[in-house]
Amino acid sequence: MSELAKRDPEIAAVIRKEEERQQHKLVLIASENYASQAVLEAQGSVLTNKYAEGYPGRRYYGSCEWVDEAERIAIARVKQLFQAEYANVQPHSGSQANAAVYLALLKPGDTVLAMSLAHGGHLTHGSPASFSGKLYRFVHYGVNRETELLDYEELERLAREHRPKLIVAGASSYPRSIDFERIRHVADEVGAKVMVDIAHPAGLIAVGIHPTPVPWAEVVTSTTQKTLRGPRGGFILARQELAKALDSAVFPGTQGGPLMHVIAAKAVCFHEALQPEFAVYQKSLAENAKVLAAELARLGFRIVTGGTDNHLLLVDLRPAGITGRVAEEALDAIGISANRNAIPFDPLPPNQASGLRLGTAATTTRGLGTKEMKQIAAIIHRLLTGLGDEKLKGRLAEEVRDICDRFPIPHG
Ligand code: DSN
Repeated sequence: MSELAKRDPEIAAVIRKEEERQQHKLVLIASENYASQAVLEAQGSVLTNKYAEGYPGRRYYGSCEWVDEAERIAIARVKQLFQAEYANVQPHSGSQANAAVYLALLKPGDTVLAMSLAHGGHLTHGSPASFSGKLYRFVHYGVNRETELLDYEELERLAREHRPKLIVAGASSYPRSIDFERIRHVADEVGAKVMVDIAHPAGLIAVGIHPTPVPWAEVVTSTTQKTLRGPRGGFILARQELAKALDSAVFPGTQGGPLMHVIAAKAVCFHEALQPEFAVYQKSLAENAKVLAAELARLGFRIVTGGTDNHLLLVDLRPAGITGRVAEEALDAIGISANRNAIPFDPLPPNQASGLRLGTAATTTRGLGTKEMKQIAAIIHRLLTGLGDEKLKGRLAEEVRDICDRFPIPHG
């Protein structure tokens, strides 16, 4: 029996049940993945006991020699992974990373141009519900109504009209590659800096499947838990001249003591991402996303933009006559986790939504390939065209269970 089970059976049972849930569900949530056993070990280590406010070699606490080493290793590895001049690995999350960048580059009330949340952006890209929308004056670009692709002409027009101090690129539910070079050019024209949030496609960028923003942006932010397959956390990459401003904006600007156990786990994640197998994994997850999109389209679903260049796709459920919420709940009932998502120009409110966002990062980590993607597309199609048929639901749940049994979660 584990120490946890002995000392706190209640929480031990919760963890066991969550592990069982993860084993018995297929995750198509585009932002979730499975961290390796090595990442989990580092994150569950004694480094959690250490206070280390400050940076390696300049801390406000003594006895930081080993956590200094962990942070230096994490910084060196992530710089190598993305070919960046500077890195800060302390942000507790992607939102924290974005908050620190805004603090470093902006004053309250400054104008920022970013992608609209309704068209695929993120809460911290200026949603009125987030600190970002409350502290800064965000103006939003979106996608073109016909092509559903990022509307670079609108972005350029808004940049010329509003002369933002910062242009933010990157998204949470945009299935296509982004032309960072084009955004750099308009930023130069209007005297803006560029921040790119790569939280979603970070793994694809690390191996060169998605173009990198590093040469084109002053600052790049990310999370580590999505396509990078690490612990939950954030980091910032930047040009060296912004190092001091960004370091101060993270600590003491927006955070106190860094989570040294998580920083060690990030270092492990970056090490894993530097291995040749990681590129094979990224290639496979991108191929899986393409096959899932193509197969769903073949079965009659409308895929926003007609496909995907990355790890996620967006299904427009309006032609199927159901909402994203109905689809999400029906899928959950047969063991598939996915999330409802607004589609561009969505007539429904976000808590209903007309779309379903599907991602292949987690299933690819489990070892599912294109054959299983076709099977999953067929399961989704049969379920959503046969809603209310309880016998069918039972059969599909068994089919999902069988896939889960054949492909165990990596650290189970
Ligand atoms: N909530 C994350 C996602 O699902 O995309 C982004 O922060």
